[in-house]
Parts: sequence; C-alpha cells; structure tokens
Amino acid sequence: MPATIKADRIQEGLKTKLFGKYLFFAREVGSTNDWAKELAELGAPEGTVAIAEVQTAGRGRLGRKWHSPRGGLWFSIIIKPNLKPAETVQLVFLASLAVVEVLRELYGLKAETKWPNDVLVEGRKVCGILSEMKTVGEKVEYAVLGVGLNANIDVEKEFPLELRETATSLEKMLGKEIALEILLKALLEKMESLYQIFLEEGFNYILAKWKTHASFLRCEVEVYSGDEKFEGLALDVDGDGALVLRLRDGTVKRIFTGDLSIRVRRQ
Ligand code: BT5
Repeated sequence: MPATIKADRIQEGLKTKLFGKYLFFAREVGSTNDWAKELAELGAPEGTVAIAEVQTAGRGRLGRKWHSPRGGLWFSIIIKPNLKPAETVQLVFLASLAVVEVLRELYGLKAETKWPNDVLVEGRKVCGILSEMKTVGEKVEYAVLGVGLNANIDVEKEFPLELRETATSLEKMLGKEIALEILLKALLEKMESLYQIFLEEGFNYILAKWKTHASFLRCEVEVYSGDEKFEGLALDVDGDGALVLRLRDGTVKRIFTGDLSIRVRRQ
C-alpha cells in the first residue's frame, strides 16, 4: 500500500497566508476540481484547497481521463483573480512553474515544463494541471486550479500499458516514497509566493521563469490541436500563453491549445 497523505499534518507549520488556510480532505472523490467548484459556489474564499487520496473521475483537458490511484497528490485550489477569462491560462503556467521549482528544490530532480500544462521528468509526464473557471460576463468569478502529481505511484503496477511509456512518478525517479504532506506544503507555499509576484509584477515574470525550464523550445516538435497537426520548430511561448511555431514552409503560427511532442531534440 503506497504512503498517502497525513491530512492532520498538512497545516502544521504551513507558511502561507491564504493558500491552504481552508483545506478539505477526502479519502475518495470524483474529481477535486468538481469538489472545489462546489465549495466556491458555497462561498469558499480564495486559497481554499480540496484534496483527495483517490479520484474516481479525475479529468484532464477535453474530458480526458486522469488516472488518480492512491499514492498520488490530487488537489485543487480556488483562485479569484482579477483576470479576463482568456488570461486564466496564465495560472496554469504559474502552477507548473511552482511544481518544477519544488521538485528541483526538494528532491533535486531535473523537472521541466512542457507546453501547455505538463511537468516532465526525464521526458515523461509526472504532473498535469487543469484550470477551469466560472465567468460572469467578461469577469472571472473564480478559477479552480487542479494539480495532479504522480508521487508514490508504482507506474508499472498502477498505470495502464499506454501510460507506462509516457508517464512517470516521483517514486520511480527517486527509488523511494516521499512524504506527501511535505510536498503539498512546499507546493502551497511556492504557489502563493509566485501568485504574489504575479499580482505585483504581472505574467511576464512567471513566463520568463517558466521558459528557463522549457526543454521543448528550439526543438522540432509536432502539435495536435483540434483536428489539425502542425510540425515545426518551437520558437517561443508568447504573452498570451500561445506556442509560436515556425512551420516547415517558413510561416509562423501561434497555437493556443494542443498536445505537443518533441520530434528532434536540440543538440
Ligand atoms: C492534464 O490533462 O494533464 C491535466 C491533469 C489534471 C489532473 C488534476 S488532479 C486534481 C484535479 N482534479 C481533476 O479531476 N483533475 C485535476 P491533459 O493534458 O489533457 O492530459 C491528459 C492525458 O494524460 C490523458 O489523456 C493520458 O494520456 C495522460 N494521463 C492520464 N493520467 C495520467 C497520470 N496520472 N500521469 C500522467 N499522464 C496521465
């Protein structure tokens, strides 16, 4: 049985003002994003966290299944940003940057960001971020930022065949289990401090740091976006969070959402 979260330890010594001040824990829920949305509807304040040991209906983008067995870190946080709906993508960058920095600082792992919402270790997905929101007109009433991090997961045993090639876990990378409550605490502290910087300095600071960990930049990549497939050189990620791709015919295209894989790594 993998080590799971010690819920009573999470808030012990937690050095945040907002994030995790209110924390809801369950052994099992459908999706912590859905749970956090319900809490937001009931008036839960910014920084409220919903966390579960197991998700029975964990989701990725476009309703894809997110495997969430015991041992992983599955949580969602309510944010009430003063952003336009299209700008909430910035929170995804903030969250993935926080995960990368924490994995580097706590465990010395060479974690990397991958556009648009992934964190990789040794080229495999260890974490995905899902941002959802409620809007009223052009205003965001709240956003829910879901973080799924494969922590104490035996990839070979717990994941279906198709994921074993593409996914990894901290346990697999470190050869041991980690204390989930220490990881969660570090993540909440990092997310809150980056959010503070984000509010004061704007998105550019976050994006610039995110790019320093983005190994796909300047690589030959392919991107599936909707029904289309694009191939080319990943030039940049711009201030709208769009991938800037130089296509084979030399034209430059901005892509707002999709799935990217690296074809040829840069030397
Ligand atoms: C994501 O979607 O990567 C967002 C994942 C967000 C999960 C968190 S957990 C807490 C909160 N509550 C939720 O219900 N969701 C959030 P996307 O980029 O669309 O990637 C989904 C794809 O990743 C799937 O189609 C699989 O191929 C793959 N996948 C599924 N489970 C995985 C896992 N545990 N680790 C790595 N890859 C996985």
